[in-house]
Amino acid sequence: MTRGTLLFRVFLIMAVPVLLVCSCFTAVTAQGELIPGQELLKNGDFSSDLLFNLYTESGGNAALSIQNGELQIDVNKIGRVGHAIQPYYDGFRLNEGVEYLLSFDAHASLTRDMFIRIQLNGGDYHAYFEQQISVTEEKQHFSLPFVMKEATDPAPRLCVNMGFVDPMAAAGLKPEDIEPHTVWFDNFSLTIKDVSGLVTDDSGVKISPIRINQVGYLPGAVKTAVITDLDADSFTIVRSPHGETVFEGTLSAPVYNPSSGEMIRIADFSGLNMVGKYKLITSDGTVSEEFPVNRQVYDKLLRETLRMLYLQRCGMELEEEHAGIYVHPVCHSDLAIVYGTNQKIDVSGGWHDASDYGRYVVSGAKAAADLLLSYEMNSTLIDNIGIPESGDGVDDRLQEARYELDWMLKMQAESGGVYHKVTGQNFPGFIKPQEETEQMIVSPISNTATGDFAGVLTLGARIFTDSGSPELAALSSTYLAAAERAWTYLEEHRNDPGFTNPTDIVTGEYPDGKAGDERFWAAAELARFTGKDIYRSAAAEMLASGEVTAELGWVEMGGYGLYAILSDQALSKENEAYIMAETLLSESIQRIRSGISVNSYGINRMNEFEWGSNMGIANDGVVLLMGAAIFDNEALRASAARQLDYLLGENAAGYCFVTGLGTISPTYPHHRPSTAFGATVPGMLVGGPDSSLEDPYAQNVLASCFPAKCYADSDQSYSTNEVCVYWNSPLILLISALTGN
Ligand code: G3I
Ligand code: 9MR
Ligand code: ZN
Repeated sequence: MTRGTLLFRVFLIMAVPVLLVCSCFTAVTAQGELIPGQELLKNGDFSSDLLFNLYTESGGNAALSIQNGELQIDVNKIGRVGHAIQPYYDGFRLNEGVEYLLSFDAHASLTRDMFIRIQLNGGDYHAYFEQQISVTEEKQHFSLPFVMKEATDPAPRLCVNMGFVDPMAAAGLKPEDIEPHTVWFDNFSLTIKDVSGLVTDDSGVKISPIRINQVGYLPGAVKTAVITDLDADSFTIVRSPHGETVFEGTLSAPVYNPSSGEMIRIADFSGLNMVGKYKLITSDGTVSEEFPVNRQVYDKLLRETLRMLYLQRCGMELEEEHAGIYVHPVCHSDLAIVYGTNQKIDVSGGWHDASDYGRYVVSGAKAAADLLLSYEMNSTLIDNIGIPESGDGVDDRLQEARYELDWMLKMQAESGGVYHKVTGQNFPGFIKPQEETEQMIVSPISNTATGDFAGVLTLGARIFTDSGSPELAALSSTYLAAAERAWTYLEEHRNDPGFTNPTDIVTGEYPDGKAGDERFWAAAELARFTGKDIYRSAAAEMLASGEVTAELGWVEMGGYGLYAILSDQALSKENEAYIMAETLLSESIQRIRSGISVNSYGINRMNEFEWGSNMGIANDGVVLLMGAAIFDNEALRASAARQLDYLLGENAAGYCFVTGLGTISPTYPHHRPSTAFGATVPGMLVGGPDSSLEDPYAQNVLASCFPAKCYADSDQSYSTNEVCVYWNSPLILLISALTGN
């Protein structure tokens, strides 16, 4: 046979079946061509890498392996719900309107029901496609066509619910009636069947090539915009709404920014100090979002970011007057069980950490410390946040911090040590706070929690003493006594290992094997407030140990201790500890500034953006402001303000990273209350770019992103789009300090 004939025959063999099963045209999307017959799963025949994982909960216990070229699931305990055992596969896309064909083989050591699903991988995890199947000892081939009827999902999950499924209960069975058994799968395939119904949607967010602080600028501040990938070489600023030109400038020469993969020019319009609303227009006609310049420009931002903390309060009723639609009755108020014991204790109160309703001491201590320092760095009264304590003449930042500190007192054990956290065994579903009714468990004591507790309660004791509020001042001695007991415990347990989750608790870990920095912070605060030698010498010893850095948590807390020493008026500048602290702070400032100087976005990040990078950037701003105050250096204030500009829109993602503020801000944060109440809570700083892609959505949708752009506004992306009390708090501190004097 000639080559031509062979090719012709191959074409015929392939074309005929395809022509029979579909209307055979392809479709083009922004992500590439959709071709009927195209396989979307990798290694569905289990001949090489295992790309399936196993999720278990609610008592489910199983093991997943490849045996003889099949996927084998050994079910030891079936659990209490259908998804108690769930093998799953991520890493494909479903386009709206397209018909797919899902097929696989399955058999089991006994006959049983299960559900094959393709579902949303987050939120309410509802199924786009679900089919009940009965798997028997005899191998069966399943071939299941379906149409994706919902909006295109770039990162759905294929899974099998093979825990205790509803048909078992309907048949009168109980979980304990189901014996251990084995199920095998093979030849998983998901192919495109028919693209004729494809629905394309180009309504997605359009990011402007002009990156600007969308919330606005203070008169007198340094003001810049980052202009990306444009041919323009100059710009004008026009006043809204009539368009008169108020400023003209030349753009800087283009520079390549490796962390975002863009050619960047900078527009500097620091000379624009007149109050008003403006737009920036480049010489090629590109127009920016509107931005204001005025003295009150951050008032709303400060109010909303603070109110977010109130909305995270646990253990009290949130009433409509203050919470608006986010009302809820008292939540998480039942006694919690101390892990590994029968002891039940009251640990109600405090803030829900983030999207989850866990309450963690290390992260809460950081958040409360930032609020206390925000007052110390700018004590102009803020009493109009709209929380129950507003309007009483006492600063709302202090009263919000008090809510957390009072809870922390309950987290201290008899021994003086402090429990690490209180959470359920697992993260809850996307439900309202009061709907998480699982038994709360208090995790064991940790050195990091104990050190942070001593540090922040002493800081609270000191600041409350000078707050002008007799009610707060009265708490001071209780806080200090608790802090000193924690200190004593810490001294007796210096060699204890860092906290790790007990094997059956899978909520946030806040792992940190080094408690030297927490011990330093505690010593520095205690020394400053009490003046006692034991604390002074402990702080000096830690400074000399090399374990202290000027970071602001949650991992490294040394920066708080450095600030306590350096702002202590009672300490001579010749004091050895003072000099060591000064050196550490100024070295850290040098490092931040040298990073900033080589990144056109003005931040100390290049190829690596960590989970919660927005907190890290806000923290950098705070370190710079501490330096500005201590070294009396105005230039550091401008660099700190640049960190705020980044967070509010002058960044590579083009988002104002605070919900509900600016013109393009996160709409779908990973935040259970926002999802459960059906409306995004305003004033929440999201985590921001995480170049390590630490959730399945990010892994699918952001694969090969430039580090500074590894951000997705999706409620599934908990590693880039979650919110936390301790991410809002350094932002509150930054705004408070920048708007002072
Ligand atoms: O320490 C390394 C650093 O050396 C490295 O350069 C960098 C690279 O990205 O990673 C650093 O470690 C990261 C660590 O955070 C400290 O920044 C880890 O990769 C990263 O996985 C880890 O993420 C933490 C995440 O929990 C997972 O443990 C976040 O900081 C932390 O904010 C987050 O906290 C969760 C709670 O557990 C539960 N509640 C919600 C909260 C927010 O997502
Ligand atoms: O909602 C959880 C969030 O608060 C945590 O930061 C994150 C990482 O620990 O985990 C989230 O919970 C997810 C879990 O880790 C994996 N299954 C899906 C959960 C919700 O999307
Ligand atoms: Zn609660």
